[in-house]
Amino acid sequence: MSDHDQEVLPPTPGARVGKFLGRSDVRQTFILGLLYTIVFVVLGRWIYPHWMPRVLSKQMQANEDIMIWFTVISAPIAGVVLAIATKSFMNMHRGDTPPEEGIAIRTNTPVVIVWTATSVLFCIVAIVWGLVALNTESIAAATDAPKSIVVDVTGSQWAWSFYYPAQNIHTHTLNLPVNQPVTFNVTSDDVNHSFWPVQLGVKIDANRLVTTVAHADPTATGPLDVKCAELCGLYHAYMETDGAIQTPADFSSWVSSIQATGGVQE
Ligand SMILES: [Cu+2]
Repeated sequence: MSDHDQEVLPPTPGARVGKFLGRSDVRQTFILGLLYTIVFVVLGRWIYPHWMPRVLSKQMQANEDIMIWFTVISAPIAGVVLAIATKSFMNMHRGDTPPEEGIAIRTNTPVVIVWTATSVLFCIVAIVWGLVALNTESIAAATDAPKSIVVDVTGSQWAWSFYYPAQNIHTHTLNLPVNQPVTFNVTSDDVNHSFWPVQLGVKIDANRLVTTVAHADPTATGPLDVKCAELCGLYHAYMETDGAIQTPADFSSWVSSIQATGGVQE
């Protein structure tokens, strides 16, 4: 810091921070940041969930929780950045002289420590959250495997087909009973696809000569959209089908109706 700065700024760091926070433009930016933060929290916590696909499984619930809470956690950062930008734009046309120089931020050790520690903390929260979620998921998959209904999923340009080995039926819609875990054995007949039953919160590679295994726990009944999530050629965008999470009784009668037509869905 130069001698000139020493003359202009209060001598102690505490006094400098006090002077900085006492400035009206800093206070206004802070209040604006707080308002933006509240808006983002309300959007993330209560509005966005209505725009997301319906939750029909534990996995989709976990996805939704992560989306909501990461939005809430990042709201203050987005709020402060947007507030500084707004305040700068609002002052731009006033012809004011720039505000007097505040405390240096880039070379200010306490500020650097605080923002580094805060960023590290956010990263650790994200990593730990992800690891716990992944681990819970694979433990659940292993525990549930014996009682799972199995579906062999095959992607091909440009359709999905399903085979239920225990029921011995071939289908092009994906119906499943509620409250029973499901194991998907996923592969492809040709190029790389990605199996994405949207409301189940599952998305997994469908590659030729490889079987990838995915797992889901349906928790509610409702319609299901199945899409391809890997660009796979000209009609990739049309590579979708539907299905449903059904009551066990409805699922049984659906299976029976297909078995009655020779085990192949018409
Ligand atoms: Cu595809």
